[in-house]
Parts: sequence; structure tokens; C-alpha cells
Amino acid sequence: MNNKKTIITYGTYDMLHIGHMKLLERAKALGDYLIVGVTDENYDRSRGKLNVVESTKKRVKAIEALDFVDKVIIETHKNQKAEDMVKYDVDIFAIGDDWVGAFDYLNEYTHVEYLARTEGISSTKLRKENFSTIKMGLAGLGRDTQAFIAEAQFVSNVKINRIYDEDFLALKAFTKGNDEIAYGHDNYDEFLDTSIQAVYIDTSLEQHYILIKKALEAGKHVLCENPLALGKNELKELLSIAKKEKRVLLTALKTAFLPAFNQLLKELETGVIGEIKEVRATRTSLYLEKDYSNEFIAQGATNILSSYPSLLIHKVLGKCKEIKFFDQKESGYDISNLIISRHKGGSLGVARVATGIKSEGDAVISGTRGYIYIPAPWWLTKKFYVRFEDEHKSQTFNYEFEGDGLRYMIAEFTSLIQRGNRKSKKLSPSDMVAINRVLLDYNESNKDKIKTKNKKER
Ligand code: C2G
Repeated sequence: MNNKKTIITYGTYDMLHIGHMKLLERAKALGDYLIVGVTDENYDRSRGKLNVVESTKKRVKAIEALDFVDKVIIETHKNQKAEDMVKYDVDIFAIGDDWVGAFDYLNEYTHVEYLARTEGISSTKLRKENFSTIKMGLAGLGRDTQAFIAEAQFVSNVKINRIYDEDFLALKAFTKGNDEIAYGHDNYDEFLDTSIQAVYIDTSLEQHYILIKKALEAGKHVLCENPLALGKNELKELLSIAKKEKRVLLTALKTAFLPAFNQLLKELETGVIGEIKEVRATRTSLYLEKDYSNEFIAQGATNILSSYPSLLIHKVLGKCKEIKFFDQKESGYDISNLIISRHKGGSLGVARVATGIKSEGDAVISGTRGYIYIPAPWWLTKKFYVRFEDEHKSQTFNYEFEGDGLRYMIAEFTSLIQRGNRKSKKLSPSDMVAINRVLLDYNESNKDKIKTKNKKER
């Protein structure tokens, strides 16, 4: 008979400190074999921990190095604790008493023990002492400015204190009575010539390139709404400036940073639906009904919206080998586009975008053994279903979140800066280039037609 007593405990263990160590030692003292579950970054973000400084790898290594820890596992989702209790035949689940009551439900599987927490020390305190807050400025006063500011408040290592916009009166109205953002600039160079370290750009699409370029050259990290550039080779140029200046340049494609979206990619990697043959994603938005300017809509559905389906298709199917566009136009610009791309192994990407047609904004990833369905709006991924021929085998994944999902993107951006890491694994420079290429190809295929049209208009 095996009398070995197994203890399990979980935590983030960011900037491992004496409080963590004491807790782990106490946990070990309860038995013979100590398993420590280290939360991964995606799971932490899904439970609202947005400011973890160290990468999962680094945190795991630090725990592995402790000689009283016998096994380290990674915690990736909410139900994992119950699964682990059974899997490892756990005798005691131990956790700090800041969690009293929260894990009583696990008494069904094991014995739950809350241990005294060490007073006066915490990762939050260490983060505050060791890292200064990142000062950020917003370029472009638009409809979503308030949402961005509101969401940034959930990310504690960032402070937005300046704003730039060409429209002086609008700026004045915005900053008046605004305690948080008291500084408004209608001159971009002056705005950049302040102590801000990072810029979020949300202006009209054709301004993105030049505003990003200036910001990078002024040594600022840049988060910019998509598409970053509308001209050929512009994005590559911007990325090489970012590399030279050792600055982060990230596309504000919020979907890429959502916990559920990343969990979905992980599920696909396990081969759960077999070989992936097709990815279909739709995004439509009737901007006119939302009171957007005609000028914005004249950018075309492909420029405004295609980055979202391109992200999903690229992340799942990889490099595109061939691409075809089936657009519908009105007054010279595309109000819809059906974009069909061929990828490795002959798999197909089917992206539908529209600003003049309304449709269901869902996505389906089809494989040889099953499919994943993401209900509308798929780009705000919260829930997805893994389905098979035998419907009893189907699974549902749920990652509800509050707000509009921007906080995960802001957290990724600021933690890249804080870690001195330029490239996001969730949206790497090569992902950004591949996504941008889709709309560049479309614009390129339209160039001659637009030129002819302009001539006629003159
Ligand atoms: N801890 C402690 N004393 C401190 C700080 C933390 O005893 N001064 C304990 C916590 O109570 C927890 C462990 O150290 O048991 C890890 O703490 P965190 O890294 O903050 O992780 P936490 O968010 O508590 O993760 O699935 C994850 C778990 O639910 C808990």
C-alpha cells in the first residue's frame, strides 16, 4: 500500500517572494509529496490578473528550483483543480487564507486546507516598488477613446495622461473637467516630445503609417488600430524601425489577446478536430447606422474589417499561397468582400467582410474529425463549441469577460514593454505582416481601377 501523502497547491508566484515560500513550505509539511500548479498567463488574464510581470516559463523555473517542491504542473483553466485532484490522487489541497471559502467545493474531491498568509508582502507591492508605471498618450480622439481609457484602468501598470488630436476644440472639450487626462495637444510633435513612453493610435486609417513612424522615431512604443499601413512595404519599414529603436509595435487587434481565443488555438493544436481543412469567418458592420462619417466608410469594408477574419485564418492555417477577392462595390468602394485563400495542404480560408450588408458574425473551423463553432460576435470570443458527428462528445468552452475585451490587449502591450520583449507570441511581427498583406493585395488588385476612376472624376 502506498502511504505517501500528496499535497497540491496553486498560484501565480510572480516575482517569487518570502510569502510564497513560506506557504509552500507549510504546504509541504502537511504531507510527503508536493505538487505546485503554476497558473499560465492566459488563465491568469481570464481570471482578471492582468499585470503579471514574469512569463509563465520564468515562474515555472523559479518553482522548479525549490528543493521541497516535488512536481510542477501548469494550470490553464478553471476546472483543472478538480481534474487534478482525481488525476494525482491528492490528499490535501492547500492554499493561502486569502481564499477562505472560495475552494470549499473541492472538499468533494479532497481535503481543503487554508493556510495563514504572510502579512506585509505581496507581488502587487513588489511590482509597485520595482516597476514604474508606463505613461501612455492617446493619438486620436474618437468614439472608442472613452472605452480605451475605461479598460486601461483594469491594467494597473499603465497611466494615460495625454491626448493628441488635430481638432483643438474637441480636445479642449474632452480635457476640460477630465482629472485623469488633463493634457491635450493639437501638435503631434509636441505631444511626442513629452515624457510619455507609449502611444495608442486610433485615427483615420491613412494617418496610421506616418503617426506610427514618427512615434517610433521619437522612441515611443506603439499600439495602433488596424490596419497599421495601407501601402506596400510600409508595415515592413515600420517593423524595421521598431527593431532598430528597440520598441514594441503592436496591432490593436483585440481578438488576438482574448483568453478564449488563445484557448481555442491551444485546443486546435491538440488535433482535437483532426486535420483542419477550412476556416470560415464573417465580420459585418453597418457603420452608417452607427453614425460614422462617409469618409471612414469610403475606406472600404476590406481595409476596415478584413484584419479580424485574416487573423483567425492566418493563426489556424498559416501562410497563404493563393488569394481571390469577390467584392461588391458602391460609389467606387467595396461594401462587401468575399476573400478566399488557399493555404498549406490545400486548406481554405473563407473570410466575409461587409459594411453595406448585414450578416451573422460567426466562425467555423472545420476538420476531418469535427469542427469548432464560435458564435457571433466571434471576434469577441467568449464561448466556443467543439462538435463531432457524435453529438454526445461535444464540448463547450466558456470564458465570459466583462467590458469589451480591450484590457487583455493593453495588458499584453504593457507587459511586453515591462519585460523588455518586443515581440508578442500572440501577434508576432510576421503574423502582423501576413494579416496586413491580405488588404494590401486587395488594394493592389484595385489600384488600376481606382486610378481610372479618379481620372474620370477629374
Ligand atoms: N501567499 C501568501 N502570503 C503572501 C502572498 C501570497 O501566503 N504574502 C500565498 C497565496 O495565498 C497563495 C500563494 O501564495 O496560496 C500564491 O499566491 P499568488 O501567486 O498570489 O497566487 P493566487 O492568485 O493566490 O493563486 O489557481 C490559482 C490559485 O487560485 C491562487
